[in-house]
Amino acid sequence: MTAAKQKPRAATNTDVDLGLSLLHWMDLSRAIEDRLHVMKRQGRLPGRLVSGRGQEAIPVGATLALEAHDIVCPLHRDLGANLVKGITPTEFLCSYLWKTGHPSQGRDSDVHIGDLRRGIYPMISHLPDSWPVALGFGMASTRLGLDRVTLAFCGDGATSTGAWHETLNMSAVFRTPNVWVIENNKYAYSTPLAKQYAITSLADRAAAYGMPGVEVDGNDAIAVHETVRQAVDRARGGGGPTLIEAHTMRIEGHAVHDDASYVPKELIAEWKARDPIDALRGRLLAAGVEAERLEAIAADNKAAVGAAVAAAEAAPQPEPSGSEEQEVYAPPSAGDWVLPPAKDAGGARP
Ligand SMILES: Cc1ncc(C[n+]2csc(CCOP(=O)(O)OP(=O)(O)O)c2C)c(N)n1
Ligand SMILES: [Mg+2]
Repeated sequence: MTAAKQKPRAATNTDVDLGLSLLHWMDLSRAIEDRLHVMKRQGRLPGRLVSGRGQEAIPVGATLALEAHDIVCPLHRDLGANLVKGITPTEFLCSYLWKTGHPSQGRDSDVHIGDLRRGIYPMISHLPDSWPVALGFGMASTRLGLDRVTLAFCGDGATSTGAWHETLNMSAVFRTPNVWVIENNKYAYSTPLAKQYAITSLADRAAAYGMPGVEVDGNDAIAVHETVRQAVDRARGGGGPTLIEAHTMRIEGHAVHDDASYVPKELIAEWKARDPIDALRGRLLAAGVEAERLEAIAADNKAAVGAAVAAAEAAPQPEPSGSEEQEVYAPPSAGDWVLPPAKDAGGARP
């Protein structure tokens, strides 16, 4: 079975509000990561720096299709998903600077950020081990009648692991309310797709499990959003999971330490010309939105990032004492902080 392909279509008036919202979050994500790159070069950033530059349409477009009580499981290129779900620029900067002022209070760092109360399951480093957890959220939602959809992301490389296949099989068997999104950015560290799998479309794998598989242009934020929204509606309506393969490109190295010399320069140039933020701006201008409105979004975001950097640099480092009791183990009243309340379940929690 060949995976369905999302057909591009012209923007409508109703797309304009959505487009502006998508642009706001994608631009904010990029503004933060651009600033982090500068800080890294200035020696003001400890640790590593991984970015999702050029892939912003996927985490932002997908997460905007969720409701407040739904859950997202972002990975290392999905800053935009965290932002849409409520992580502030200051919290993110505090994470990168190992400061208090974000959910793990300086005891974890960089992209390892999230907050269950806001419906964000923090990244697990071992890829794709957040997928079995996302499956568990899905199973809990069905069993407890919570009307909660869980959206999880992974890269192309993660699809070669056993946990990935086992997760999708169980998800289909139990018709869990999950949306599974692959960010196919053509490389897993230095490994190109041809050395990762022998099929042409990862979405084709969905047929093997018995769920729909959909391919979408991952640099088209509106197409990503529509595709994920359909999958979310289907999951919420009891129709089961969907596997979505969003095509994009990692236009930088794996992280700042990697010059990506193993990636053909033409491939990077081709995808840089398809930048998702530039594409969305062009689409909004063509739909009649004034350039000043778009410039204001960028200016506001830049100012917000500047304020976040100042706040994070001024924030204290964590106190070493009491860390085990306070931040490593769940408090006895874990039910008070785990997950946002279910929408129509009278506050019932899994
Ligand atoms: C099980 C496991 N093996 C290796 C790693 C180290 N690692 C971190 S990111 C990465 C590349 C993953 O590639 P992909 O899934 O395509 O995601 P991308 O980085 O391209 O977004 C690797 C190998 C890991 N985190 N987990
Ligand atoms: Mg990859």
